[in-house]
Order: sequence, then C-alpha cells, then structure tokens
Amino acid sequence: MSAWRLVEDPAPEPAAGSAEPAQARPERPRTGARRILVVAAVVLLTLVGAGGFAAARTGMFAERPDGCVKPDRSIQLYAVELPKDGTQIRLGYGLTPETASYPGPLMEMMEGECLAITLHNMVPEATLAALRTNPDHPLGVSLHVHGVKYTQDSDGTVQSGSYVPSGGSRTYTWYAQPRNNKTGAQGTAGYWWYHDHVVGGPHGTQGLSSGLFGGLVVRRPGDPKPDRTYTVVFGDRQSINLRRGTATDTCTEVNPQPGPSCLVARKGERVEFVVVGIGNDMHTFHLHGHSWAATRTGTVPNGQPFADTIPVIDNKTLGPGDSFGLSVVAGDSVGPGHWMLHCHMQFHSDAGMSTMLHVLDENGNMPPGMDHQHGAAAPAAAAAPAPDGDTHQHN
Ligand SMILES: [Cu+2]
Repeated sequence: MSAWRLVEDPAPEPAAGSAEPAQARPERPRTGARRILVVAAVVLLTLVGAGGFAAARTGMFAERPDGCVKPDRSIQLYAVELPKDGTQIRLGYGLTPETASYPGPLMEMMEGECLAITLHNMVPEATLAALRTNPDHPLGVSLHVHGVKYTQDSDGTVQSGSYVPSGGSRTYTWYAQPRNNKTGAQGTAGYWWYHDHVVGGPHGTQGLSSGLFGGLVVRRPGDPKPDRTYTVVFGDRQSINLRRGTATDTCTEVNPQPGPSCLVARKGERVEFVVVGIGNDMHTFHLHGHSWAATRTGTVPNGQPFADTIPVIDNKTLGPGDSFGLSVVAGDSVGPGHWMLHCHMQFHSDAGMSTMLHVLDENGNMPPGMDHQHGAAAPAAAAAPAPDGDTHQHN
C-alpha cells in the first residue's frame, strides 16, 4: 500500500518524550463512547478492507466513475500504424483497423451517458520503440480523454498503469456526468478531445505528433443537431490535422469525400467543427464568410433572446490542449464557394496553415465559375519550406 495520506488540519509533531503535542487543537474529551466507535471502525475497516485491498491488488483503482453503474454503450477502437508521411511515422485510431485516421473517429456522447471503449493496440512494438525517447519508458499506447469523467483506471497514463502493450487491449470508461443543481456538478457537455498519453514518453508527445488524437462532443438535450462534423486540429509546424499546404485540402471536384483533409458541405447544412490545439504553439481559428456565437455550442440556445451579452465572433484563440466547438449554417446568406479556414497568425497561414470549407449548392454542385478557386494552396504555401515530408497525407 502507498504511504500517502492526507492529515486534516495536522497538529505539530509531539516533542520527544511528551505525550501530547505542544500546541494541539482544542481538546475534545475522549469519551468511552468515542473509544468504542473507534474500535468498531477499526474492526469494520479490517473486515471490509481485506476484501477491498484484495480487489485493489487486482484492479488497483475503481473501474468506473460514480454515477456510471454500467456502461450504456460499448465500442471497439483500434490503434494502428499508417503509411509514413515522408519520413514521419504516422499512427491513427479507428473504429476498425482499416478506417484508422488522424484525427481519429469523432466520439459523440449525450450528457448522462457512460461509454466503454476497448482499445486494441495493433501498433508494432518496433514502431513504438522507434518513437521512444527514453529506453526505460514502457512501450504501449493509451487513451486519455478531456472533459468527461474517468477513474485512474481509465487515465491512459504510465503512472496509473492504464496503457496497452502491443497486441493487447484494455477497456476505458468515460462518463459524461450531467449537470446537477443540487451538488453543483457543472456537467460535461462540450467539445473535447482524446489522445494517447504514453507513446514516446510520459506525456504521449510522440503519440500526439504521430496522429493519435481525435475529437469528442458531449451534447446536452436540445443542442443543435449537425448535418456533418469536422474535427480540425491545429498543431506544430503550421499544421492542420498534421498536414499543411496542399495536403490540407485533397477534395476532388467530382464526388469529394468528406474527411480529415476534405471539408465539404452543401449550402444550408449545419456544419459543426470540433477545434483542438495540440503541440507547442498558439493559433487562432478563423473561418471566412461565417460567424458564430461565443457560447458552448456556437449558437444561441433556442428561446433565448439575442442579446449583446453574447458576442458573435469569426476568429478564436486556441492554445495547446484547448478545444472548442461551433456550428454554422454552410453558405448562410453568402452562398456556395470556397471559404478559407485558417490560422490567423500570419506566419502560420503564410506557411500553409490554411484549408478550405467547400460549400456546394443545395444539389451538391459548385456553381459554374467557382471551380477555378479549388485547392487551398496559396502560392506562399507552395513556396514555404517543406516540413519533413508533410506534403503527403492519408485519410
Ligand atoms: Cu497557427
């Protein structure tokens, strides 16, 4: 057992040879009844503790947070190695090994829901060893989540032992704790993200930079329902979803396939973005032609009067580890077109941290005369120095 303990309102240590602390708290009389209580408590703890400690040895920590009696839903998640991007190792999470991508699949929960995710580590040990920064660091991948509730058992760290060696699997439990006006619990509705915390070192820095991350939305009843959701991760080396320049936008004019490097929508669709910052740099998220409310969802809740207390914005600061969400009605009042989505730190956007939201008309066509703007690569982006092979991409 650990030696950790919290001593409430600790009194100074008694001087050697003295029976009582020199300056103890106001004395409470040690009545006979109190002694009996203490003895009873010790006996009870010993009896219960025998079972409890046995459980602790097998599981070490509680499996689920309070409030999650049993998972409402279970999913399988696979961590796999993807084709290299130039010389850079790429990893991804997927709901199947074949569909792994970076960012990984969007996770969606409703407040009150408890989700069990079984992570299967299919990344070869040799790959994890190549990413390791310290030979003493264990090899594995993990799943660490922001915003929702989890126990140490689902923390996804080395120190809690909650990671998965190559070939193994482990179930993580997330609880989207609802608001509770009685206890003051603020709820977990919001735009969050999940990521590895183990690959390379104790903070999963190499897991993150290789692609092991994804978005999480926790909704509250009544939240707007999006027609499509894109996870947009701003990272180091002026990257969007680990890509930059032309690689950020691989939409084809014919039948573009929505994905991490193809943001496309029809006019009138509600498009939701989960925006996440990773790495070491500050960024600002800016979308042309569209704006949103500075609220949890980016919209003004139904029934709430519009008020000047809710600012409308089209640019938002994003630091490492931050995440936020928003939704817009594609092309609302501005029509179809190629709407830039970029970091507004000028040297970042100039270096290729820029892509497009392609808004087609209601029938899914780009109106004539607008095809010429296809592609995100500004001349400046093409001229920027190539970041270690970031010009390739994989969905
Ligand atoms: Cu930036």
